[in-house]
Amino acid sequence: MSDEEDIILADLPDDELVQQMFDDLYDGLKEEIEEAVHILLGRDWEPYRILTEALVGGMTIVGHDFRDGILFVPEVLLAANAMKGGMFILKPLLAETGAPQVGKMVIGTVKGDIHDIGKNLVGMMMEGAGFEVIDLGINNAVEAYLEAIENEKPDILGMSALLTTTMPYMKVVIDTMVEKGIRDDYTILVGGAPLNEEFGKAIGADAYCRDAAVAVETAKTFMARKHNQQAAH
Ligand code: B12
Repeated sequence: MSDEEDIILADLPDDELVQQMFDDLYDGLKEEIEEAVHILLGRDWEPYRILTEALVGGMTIVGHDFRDGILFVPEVLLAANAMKGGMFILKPLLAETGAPQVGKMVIGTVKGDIHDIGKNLVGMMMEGAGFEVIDLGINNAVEAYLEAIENEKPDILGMSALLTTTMPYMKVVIDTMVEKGIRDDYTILVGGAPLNEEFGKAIGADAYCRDAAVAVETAKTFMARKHNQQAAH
């Protein structure tokens, strides 16, 4: 039996348990991650704290080693799968703490891009903050976004891209909306690791959000502005 198998997660103090979660996420051990999430919940950790400190913290390490060529796609897929296992447990709990519905968001990852962890996190946090979220999934062509906003009439359109090769596609979507004269009917938020504020401005988005917490704050600010404008008319 290896050392790994000797570890009893429930016996570890919080800081060591979080370290162990970093290791388990790195090794793509979904069941262990799920167990640890339950343990932390049992120790009265806020779902948001588990999400950010343990899961996102662990994924950051995976990201660095992927970048540096230490980890490869199959391993990262396993890590992502383990992360999703933990997120699945936290999702309803984050939503529970939310306020009554404050707005509606359509969100999706752009065409050519299959990264969805960040998008899912934003969706979860938005739901937790009281937004209704329509998730279009990954690899969305402009038509998919247009159809969804037409059907759903959201307040906010969110687009995610994790690749430098796919991020320009956000501009394709926004330009098409401009052409159709519907651009100003929506607040457009964009995000993903390779983006920055300048890029958001350059493509004509309303805001770039560096993480899910900023996305929620920004969305709330735009909703407040929208309500004030409506009240003024
Ligand atoms: C996990 C991962 C994968 C997984 C994805 C699994 C999944 N289901 O998502 C797999 C293994 C499939 C994968 C594949 C590839 N990947 Co990859 N991947 C990553 C990795 C390690 C982590 C991404 C992640 O989930 N981060 C955690 C989340 C929480 O963070 P986040 O996505 O940034 O999201 C936050 C914010 O950005 C923001 N946000 C995100 N979206 C949105 C949207 C809105 C509306 C808002 C407001 C905010 C917002 O809020 C989020 C939460 O706080 C990154 C490394 C990195 N540093 O980002 C590489 C990375 C993105 N991948 C990379 C590459 C190259 C690839 C591949 C091309 C590899 C290959 N050779 O096949 C393929 C591409 C496949 C494709 N067509 O999309 C490169 C991109 C380089 C570049 N400059 O373009 C990176 C940066 C790694 C690297 N340094 O080399 N990848």
